[in-house]
Amino acid sequence: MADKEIKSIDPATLEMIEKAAQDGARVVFERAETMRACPIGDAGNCCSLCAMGPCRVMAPRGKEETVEERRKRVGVCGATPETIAARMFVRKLAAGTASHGDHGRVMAKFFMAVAKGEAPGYRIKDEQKLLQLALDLGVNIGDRSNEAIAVDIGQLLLNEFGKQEGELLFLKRAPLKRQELWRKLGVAPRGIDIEVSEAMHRTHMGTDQEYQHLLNSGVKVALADGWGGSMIATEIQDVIFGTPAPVLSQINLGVLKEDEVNIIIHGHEPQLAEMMAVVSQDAEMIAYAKSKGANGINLAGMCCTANEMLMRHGVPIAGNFLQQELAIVTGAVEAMVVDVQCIMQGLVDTARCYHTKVITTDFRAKIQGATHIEFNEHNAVESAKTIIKTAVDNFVNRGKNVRIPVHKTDMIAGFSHETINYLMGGLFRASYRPLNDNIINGRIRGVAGVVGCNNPRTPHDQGNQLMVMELIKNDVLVLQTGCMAMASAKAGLMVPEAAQYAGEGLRSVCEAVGIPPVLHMGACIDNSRLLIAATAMVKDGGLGDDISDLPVAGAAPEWMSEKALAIGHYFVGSGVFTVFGTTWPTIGSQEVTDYLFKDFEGIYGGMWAFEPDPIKAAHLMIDHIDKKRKALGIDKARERVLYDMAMRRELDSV
Ligand code: SF4
Ligand code: MSK
Repeated sequence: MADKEIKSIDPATLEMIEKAAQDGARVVFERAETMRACPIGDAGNCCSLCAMGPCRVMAPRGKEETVEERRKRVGVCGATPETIAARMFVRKLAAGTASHGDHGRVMAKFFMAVAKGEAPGYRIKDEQKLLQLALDLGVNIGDRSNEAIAVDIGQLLLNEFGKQEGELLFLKRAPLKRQELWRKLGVAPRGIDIEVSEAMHRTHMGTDQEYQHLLNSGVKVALADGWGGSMIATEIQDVIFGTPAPVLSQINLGVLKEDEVNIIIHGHEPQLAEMMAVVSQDAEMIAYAKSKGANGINLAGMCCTANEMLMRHGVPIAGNFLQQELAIVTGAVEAMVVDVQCIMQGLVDTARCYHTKVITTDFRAKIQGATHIEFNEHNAVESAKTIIKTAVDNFVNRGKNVRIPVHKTDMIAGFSHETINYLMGGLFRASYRPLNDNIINGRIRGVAGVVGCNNPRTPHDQGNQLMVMELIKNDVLVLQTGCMAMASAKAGLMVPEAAQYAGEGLRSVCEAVGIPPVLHMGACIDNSRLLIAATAMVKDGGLGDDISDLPVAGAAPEWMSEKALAIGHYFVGSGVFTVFGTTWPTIGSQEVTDYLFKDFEGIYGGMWAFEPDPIKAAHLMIDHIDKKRKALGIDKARERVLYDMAMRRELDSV
């Protein structure tokens, strides 16, 4: 049962919230109590786009509105509540797409630098993925070197950002029927930057003022994220740093070490963190740490940089989004090294109560009061050494007020699309066939992507745990990314033994393949892997000819960021039913909400839903999965599986 009164279901988090209060350190949980959410903005009823406003257009509470009152409920420019809710929503999609897109652009430039030999210390690690990418993009392989091929791929992908005409290259990876639908609806993105720019223009005061038109344009910008910026980032990161494969590690604040220099790497872009993972184990660095009285250097991750490091190096995770300040509260963190996205400014204020140095490293992101040591990928080893030495030097300043929670949990990560392919089909017959077959025969009811952030407006990790447990209990295989993947890992759901919590059908498949019922697929950028996995299921046959035919659903029970909304909208635009929890940003306009929640299904085959109760939300997903199974004519197979189970129980009781 959901308990709304608690702050978190994670004991390490609760312990550190208490310590923060004792130490007089402010953290997000406390700020969320004093700063209540504004109900007008929360509902999408506030427009601040021009200096004639800000305008508030909320409906009167507790009484029926007359037609005349409704007519007057507009902004100074005459903008209706529908226009206001829709354009604020589309602006968030544009911001989310811009964030993932800018990450993708930096990775494309970095990829070029690696290919040209201008980024010493990095090399192309996954040749197979490089060649697959070359085939997908029509880049000549011949007897050319990997580097020459990579330069051509890098240039093609870099062009995707500034492209003005045509359509994004990766759209061709989608099922044909989906591609045709996007073209017919005029939502096939041309380039990444142009769609963000157009969305900002459309939503400027006095431009696009028909909510349906706005919301459909939102699909175009969001698709430029999922099938554009995010997918480019994921592909490139796999080629340079290696495609993730299953790796065992641990998660939660208990991974910090009392006798070592603890460095947390936090943010999203993995270039620096990759080098930190290597350099921190360098004999010179370890000797330096020992010279300062520490027994070694312990690197741990936070948020999505953590997912990147975990998947490829097995670097342990200290926690998810809401735990970032709490890591500092342990008193045992020498440096919190951050790059971009999801970094709370409150880190600096929390760090004032301890010895932790907050170090910003990205040219786009500084924080007042933090130390800025800019990362230079052309001189990555030196950059990483400087940062690590700064942390080591700080070890002597660690005070006596240290308390590291004992809580840490084993987890397995690294289930990329390729890994699922191999695990299911075998190295020489890699395919999704066994997955599809198990869906068709009813052992697996369907597949759910449960992704997104934490949000202090809802108990930390609780929505995720209740939803995921309900899904696996009902034989739904769960794929996860971002901070929700970490929530499940902390709850012990990302080890094969967690199959005990799954329904009989899912459990039998997990035990046969040796996988957990909840698979870690990466960082939030890696939601593009879910699009590829869904497309692979379509292409393998037997489950319809479009993503919208599949018995799949998506969710973000604890979302908070604009990136999460962009992810949700590209899932919906790709044909996936997607339910968000916590809050919904257009709830102040019934028309806009109905359009997204109902009309979108007729247009895209996927639609949004909002349900703050995670168990009810799980059942919305299960109902949708069952609806799709029925449409595919495979609902009877599942009934047979259930009949078999009942018979088995009967036999057991004899
Ligand atoms: Fe108000 Fe219109 Fe300006 Fe928005 S654009 S702030 S609704 S006047
Ligand atoms: S870090 S976007 S809080 S998932 Fe990707 Fe977590 Fe959400 Fe940030």
